[in-house]
Amino acid sequence: MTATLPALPRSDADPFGHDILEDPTAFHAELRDAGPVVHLERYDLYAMGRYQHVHAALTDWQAFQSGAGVGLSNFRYEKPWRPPSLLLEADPPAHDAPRAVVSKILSQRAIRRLHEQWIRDAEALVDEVLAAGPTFDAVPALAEAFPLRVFPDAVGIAREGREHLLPYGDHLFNAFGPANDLVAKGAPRIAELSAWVNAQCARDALTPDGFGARIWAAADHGDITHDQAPLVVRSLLSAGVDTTVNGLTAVLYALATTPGAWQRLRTDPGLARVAFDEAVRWESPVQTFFRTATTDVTVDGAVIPDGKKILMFLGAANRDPRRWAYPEVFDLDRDPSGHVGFGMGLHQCVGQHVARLEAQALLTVLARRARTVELAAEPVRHHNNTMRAWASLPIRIAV
Ligand code: 8QM
Repeated sequence: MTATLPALPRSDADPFGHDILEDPTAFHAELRDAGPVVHLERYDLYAMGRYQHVHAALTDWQAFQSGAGVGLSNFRYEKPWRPPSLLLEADPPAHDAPRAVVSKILSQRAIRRLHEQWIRDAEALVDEVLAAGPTFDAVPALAEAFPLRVFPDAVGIAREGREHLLPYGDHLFNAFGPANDLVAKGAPRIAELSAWVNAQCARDALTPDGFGARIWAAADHGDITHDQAPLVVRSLLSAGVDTTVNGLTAVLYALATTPGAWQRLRTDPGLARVAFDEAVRWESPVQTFFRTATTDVTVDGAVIPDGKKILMFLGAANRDPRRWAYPEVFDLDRDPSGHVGFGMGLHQCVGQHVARLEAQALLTVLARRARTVELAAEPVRHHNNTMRAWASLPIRIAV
């Protein structure tokens, strides 16, 4: 006898539509409250919004694969728009060698040498911004300018052209979603931008001392093949800019709008790191990622059929009241560890120590220079199929 399975809760919402991208809060609550897995009819997708189930799916790489793509497009049936990432869009065992190489190059220990230089870079940038006046848009002036300076320097690419990394990243993160207006907007330039990014991954385009050169040295050492090296460098250039731009914007927005938060950071600059992780929990710059079911997978009594896409709402899980007290509050007294803003399991963000070091450098310097930080006008959202972002964050600083 076949037991009758309970019908899955369904939703006809479009999580990639402009209304939900503008403010996903209400949709996230509906998703979590509807059940552990919700069928999104519009895309024939299986969505998870509760912390417990998102966490479990992220750590179960055997049932929920990445190799068929971590966007809506299923690589079993559709050709990817660019050669798949050897890290993000791969499963063990193929995933493991590139991951081990990057993990070592970006380890907390290996990047410590960058700390002093990044503090100096932050001082130069903050002085330059403040010299122009107390009011400015923190998105271009700080959140974009700082990562665009320090990260490509650390990878070892040229100064010229590095602003291309922003529209490249914007399209990459849109392309994980459906082929909507946001993808159409980025399409006309993507061939040119990809060609530029790919050219930066060549050995002779890279300085001899950066992360890029270390990836090539790992190929010489036999840890990965020489064919793999440029694609691994491409992962750094793909994942390392927009993510930190939006992470920095998130923490600046949080500190500018949470009463008392700036004063706490001023008094105890050691809070910079927890402030950043709490902002990554609270805002979840990477909102969503997909997996693909490798077989008929049963979750809480419901079956996700083989080959179907599962959409994990990191942003909803990071504000699940089943896991977090007062989840909507940005709270410097909270322990945000365990958030899934950097993912979880064997794909968990390999660049997270780099991101934290960037945030620590910028926030430490700002905390020294700025007595107060407040909004100078209403911020404006930037819509992206994957990222929670701001187009503009006008702030006023008193020195
Ligand atoms: C997202 O190309 C890549 O390897 C890659 C691209 C984007 C990401 C990660 C890896 C999660 C930040």
